[in-house]
Amino acid sequence: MSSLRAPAVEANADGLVGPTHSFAGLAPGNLASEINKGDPSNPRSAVLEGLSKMRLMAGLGLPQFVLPPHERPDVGFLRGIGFGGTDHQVIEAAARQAPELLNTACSASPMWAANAATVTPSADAADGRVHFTPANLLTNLHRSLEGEQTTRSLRALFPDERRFAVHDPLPAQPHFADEGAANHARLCADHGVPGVNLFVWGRDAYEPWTGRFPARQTKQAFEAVARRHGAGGAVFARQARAAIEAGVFHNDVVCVGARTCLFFHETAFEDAVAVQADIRAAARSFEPQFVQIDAADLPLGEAIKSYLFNSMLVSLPGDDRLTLIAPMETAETPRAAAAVERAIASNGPIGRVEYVDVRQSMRNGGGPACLRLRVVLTDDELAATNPAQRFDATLHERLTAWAERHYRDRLLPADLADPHLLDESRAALDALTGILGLGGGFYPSQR
Ligand code: SUG
Repeated sequence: MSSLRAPAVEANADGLVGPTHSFAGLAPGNLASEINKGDPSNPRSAVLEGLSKMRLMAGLGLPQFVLPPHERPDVGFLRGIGFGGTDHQVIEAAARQAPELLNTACSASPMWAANAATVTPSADAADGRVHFTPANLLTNLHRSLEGEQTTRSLRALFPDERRFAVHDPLPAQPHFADEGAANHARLCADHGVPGVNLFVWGRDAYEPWTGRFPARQTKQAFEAVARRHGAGGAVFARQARAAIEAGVFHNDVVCVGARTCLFFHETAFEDAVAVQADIRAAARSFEPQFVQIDAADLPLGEAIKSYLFNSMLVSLPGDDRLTLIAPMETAETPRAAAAVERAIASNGPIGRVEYVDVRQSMRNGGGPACLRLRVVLTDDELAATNPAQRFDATLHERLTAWAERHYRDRLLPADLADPHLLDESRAALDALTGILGLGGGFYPSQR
């Protein structure tokens, strides 16, 4: 049966960093965000780093798409909580009375597209369409502002309802707290054949949560996602509580999967042995390969700091073994770099590594894997995407010129109070709407 399936590729859709990228320390339990709070950021470098990563991936032969930033500051949010007057007055009043809420309204967090949605490829979905559930991200206030615009973005990129089902986010209740694909891994013999969908949750909504840091993903959220997508090969696993306590706010901080390989830290799961047995049982057409890194070789703290497991693990055309797209910070952490070298030398599923510089994103806890949403697509599905969002050399050139024109190279959290930043951001997004073919009224200020 599987041989009848159409061949498919794994595309990446990366979130473009927005002009208000800043270090406001908004995400408790995300140690990088907490440590870098208050530092000056460089939005222009941030967006250019992301574009360079996209160029690398497209150059390696994988389809690459661009997801637009959201409009920030989110004036609608500030109005909803009682700030009034002109848009500039709204910003000025929020800056005076509630600077934390202004920071919240300015976060460029939609850049982390791994949290945009959970995706089920058509080979795994009961109705043969590609399914997306945009994440409600309701554990953190700044991220809870993303769901509606993300839904609009995904509908722009995947407009054909015969092929794509972009659902609404799950109900915005703690019971269904959902962080999207950052807690999901798919294993398969080949992208186009039915695979195993590993859904990793941190909290059971029916049990009290007493952890120091929030557990952002509930079991009930992922059960609902799998149900509405009709996702086959579903395996549910509990994230280790101790890992969350140590700063693993998403499972992709300690685990990444691709094709037949699951690459993970020893401490990732509450019961790693059961997870492997469940994956083996669900993998009907292939033998899963588990590459576990032990805490004795790489302590959890260094795994988090180096972001080794927040690498992208990709299958490149014509290459039997997988390539790890790792952050520079992994190369700079001796035990993490050694773990990579050992994995490659072992002749296992991982064959090589490329290091990328995404330091601006990393300083908010977002590595290479956070910046992208993986979407497995057949040729027909690929042809049905919005062509203006497909990344190539021409788009790279246009977006580089656009960023250099519109983005600041230094921003302190205090600068978010500057109402001119609102005008600059809107001018940037108006220009981007045309470049990416997003249509009229894509952003709130355009309606
Ligand atoms: O949700 N950081 C993001 C990082 C998301 C990383 N994504 C994945 N692991 N897939 C978060 O914690 C910090 C923003 C600030 O502090 O301004 C932030 O939201």
